[in-house]
Amino acid sequence: MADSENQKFCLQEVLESFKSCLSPEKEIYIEHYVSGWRGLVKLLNSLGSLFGFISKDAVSKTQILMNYLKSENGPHYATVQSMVKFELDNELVDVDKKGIYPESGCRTLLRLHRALRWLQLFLERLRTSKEDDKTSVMCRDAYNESLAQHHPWLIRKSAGMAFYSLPVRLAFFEVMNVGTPEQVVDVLGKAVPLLCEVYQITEELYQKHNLHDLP
Ligand code: 1PX
Repeated sequence: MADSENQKFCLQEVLESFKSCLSPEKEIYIEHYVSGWRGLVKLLNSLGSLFGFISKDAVSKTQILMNYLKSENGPHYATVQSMVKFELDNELVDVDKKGIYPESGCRTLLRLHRALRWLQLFLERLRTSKEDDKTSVMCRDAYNESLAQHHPWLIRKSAGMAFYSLPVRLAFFEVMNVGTPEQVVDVLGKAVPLLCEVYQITEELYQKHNLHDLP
């Protein structure tokens, strides 16, 4: 695992990455998008071995995108918009569900995009939660409302078991490394609309090109 993934999580840092991923023309820079996810993986890694399989999948998806960025086609992968155009123009995407390109940038990003919806829902629940609310329940409800519909039974069960082991609300706030609970709520208030915007831009792009069902 890369060193950066063993470092301490900081919510503010993740927020900065997602902020930098939006260009003035509302294009999404893949490098910063990936860096936001890598920041989140640091938090996952501090939550214990039950989250290992989730972290592994997130790392592998971010690695696929980074590899494209570093490849000779790198400039085409600078933004989500240019990646979609490049892969569609060159027929590098399984639009007819054949499964010939199981690692296309578009299908890989779609998995992270769906996870971003979960994150958005989870963080909004955390932001508006009360002292006694359970992190595991917030996480489970957000998952059931989003990612769960795309996962088979075994993954849903394993994810459900991992959620039970989440730290209680205050301890979870400490893991976020932002400061007092009030400061956490404040940062979450900035993070959620930002994630929402990044999500919405990708969502519309994928809708426009009919990319929501990539296998
Ligand atoms: C401030 C709080 C931050 C919390 C940070 C948590 C970061 C979570 C990162 C999760 C990234 C998950 C990516 C999942 C992508 C995915 O859906 N992959 C599946 C499909 O991929 P495939 O290539 O097969 O089509 C793959 O099968 C998934 C495997 C792993 C299970 C994913 C479960 C995700 C549950 C939501 C994350 C819960 C983490 C809870 C921590 C608070």
